[in-house]
Amino acid sequence: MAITGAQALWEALVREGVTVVFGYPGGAILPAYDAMLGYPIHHVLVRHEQGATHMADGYARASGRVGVAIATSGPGATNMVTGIATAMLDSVPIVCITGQVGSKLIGSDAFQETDITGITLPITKHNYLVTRAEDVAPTIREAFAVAKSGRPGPVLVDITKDAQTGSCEVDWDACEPHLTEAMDDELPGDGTADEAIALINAAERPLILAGHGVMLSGAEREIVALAEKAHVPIAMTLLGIGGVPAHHPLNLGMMGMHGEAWVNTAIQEADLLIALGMRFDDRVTGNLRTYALNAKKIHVDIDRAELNKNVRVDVAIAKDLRGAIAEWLPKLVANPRQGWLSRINELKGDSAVRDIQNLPDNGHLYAAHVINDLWRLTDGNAVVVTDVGQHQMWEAQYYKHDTPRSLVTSGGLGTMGFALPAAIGAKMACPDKEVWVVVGDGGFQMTMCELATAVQEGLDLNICIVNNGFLGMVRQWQEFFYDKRYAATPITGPDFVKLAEAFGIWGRAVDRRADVENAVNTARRHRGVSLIDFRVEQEDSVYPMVPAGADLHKMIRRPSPIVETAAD
Ligand SMILES: Cc1cc2nc3c(=O)[nH]c(=O)nc-3n(C[C@H](O)[C@H](O)[C@H](O)COP(=O)(O)OP(=O)(O)OC[C@H]3O[C@@H](n4cnc5c(N)ncnc54)[C@H](O)[C@@H]3O)c2cc1C
Ligand SMILES: Cc1ncc(C[n+]2csc(CCOP(=O)(O)OP(=O)(O)O)c2C)c(N)n1
Ligand SMILES: [Mg+2]
Repeated sequence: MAITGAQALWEALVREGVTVVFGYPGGAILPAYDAMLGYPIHHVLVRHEQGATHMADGYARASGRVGVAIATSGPGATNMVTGIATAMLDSVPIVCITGQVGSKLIGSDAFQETDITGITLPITKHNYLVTRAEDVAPTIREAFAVAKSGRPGPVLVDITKDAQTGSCEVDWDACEPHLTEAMDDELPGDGTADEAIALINAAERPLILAGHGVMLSGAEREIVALAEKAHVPIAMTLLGIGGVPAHHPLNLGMMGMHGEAWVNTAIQEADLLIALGMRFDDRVTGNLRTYALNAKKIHVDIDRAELNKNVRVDVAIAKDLRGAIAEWLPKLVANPRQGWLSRINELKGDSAVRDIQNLPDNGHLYAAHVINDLWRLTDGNAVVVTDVGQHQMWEAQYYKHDTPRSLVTSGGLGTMGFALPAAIGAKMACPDKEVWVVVGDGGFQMTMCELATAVQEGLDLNICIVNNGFLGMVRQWQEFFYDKRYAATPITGPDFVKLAEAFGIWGRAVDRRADVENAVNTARRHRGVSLIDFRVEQEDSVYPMVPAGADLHKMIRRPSPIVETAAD
């Protein structure tokens, strides 16, 4: 039976298991929108196409499924660029569908024509321009296969208007995608499991560096088995958080620029780093010339291009992590490594210096208090979606995540404006979970229009604005490295409670620690969207901090015992 290209699009999406898409209509995608009404797909009308991509991204990160965003040509498509780049940098599988002008008009500067495949070439895993109805279904199937295979990532499918309106016959069996399995081929120079095992068994001070790849590979159980069997402590990247329960005794916490001091010191003292599904980002290594000089290194990554890219390693293994660890487990020798574990415990003593949540209430509301209370009051069970800045780092430090995919955050691109839309996607993916947005007063103002989307969808979503009156993370850099010259970082905002009211949302402002608990509990009980404006200390900083490019062990520490502020 002949169907239109537009129908083939939705039929293909339904066959991929898609039930929800995030989008915004317009001329070049109108035939697709018209056909959509005939299919069991829930369309979420966003308020800006950037929001659609972050929603698809949050949906994918929270669930492990592919998220889908859809927009029209020209400005609709270009509004997606930031969200696509965000997904690319963090290996998130999303499929973005854009309408394009008719194929005969391409290259004529037609109304709302942009070369979106050209624009997104460097920020997609792959992209396609579809100009014929019969190519729609096979391309969509392949797009999904590409997005989720190997190292996941965003794929864009640009479909001309005539490809949507044209008719075609689809042989669904024939459009099964056939991707080449390059990762199965071993190349000369590849490290072997035996080499890795020998290094682990011989090490006296080994450390696992666990990254986002742990969750992407589904290796949560294997990595704990490895750590427990060989008695190896674990450090996590920001995106690795949740891959190993925070409460596991071998889990030391986050590494890197704002990681735990003892973790960074342990990395510098280790004699073996076992890097699993992480890519040695510069926020993680600091100065490469002084990074872990005492350590031999094993690196497992499904993307061969990551191996020996930033850090030269002794054993490089291009494989899916779960299978790689499973291969090692039987041959690992149990070794208590008492000396190393007690050295790490000794280093842990350092934590008290910045553990400000245990200090008595001195009348100031610190963001760390707010996050720590949020963790306590939600029993650590919420899915927390953060924006980018100081609040993001405090979340990583003070909310203890015990389950995979419970922290959703933009790491590689560091996209302000990510949190609210990504949280909408996460909530739609996991309607039974409690979802909290943790967002700065700056980033919230970038995409707060999506409040209307959350309300229109009737979502039960909680928003915690960490309102410090500054673009805090940039202010912190100005304080430390630019003589406190606060160029363009003081920021005002609307009365967020009144704004909430305008959207029909429950809202409250809090400026005392004693009021945090009641506000959080009220928000949790409230059905629908709730917003709390936490007016926190304005000039607090995130500690410890490894200045960009500095040696990992040379951290700026919190002035003891607590920050001094203008008000003191
Ligand atoms: C303000 C700010 C501050 C930051 N500070 C820090 C910090 O202090 N500490 C920190 O850690 N980060 C920090 N980050 C985040 C940092 O920029 C990086 O995003 C993060 O370190 C990347 O973590 P990752 O390498 O685990 O994840 P990704 O970048 O997602 O890399 C995952 C790796 O896993 C691989 N992989 C995927 N699937 C598989 C599989 N099946 N098997 C094997 N491998 C697989 C991929 O190929 C990739 O190489 C900060 C970000 C911001 C915005
Ligand atoms: C889209 C975008 N623009 C600029 C930046 C640079 N930047 C990183 S953190 C930050 C400040 C964020 O301020 P706010 O949202 O108030 O969070 P805070 O740091 O105060 O917690 C800025 C401007 C960015 N990461 N993303
Ligand atoms: Mg701020």
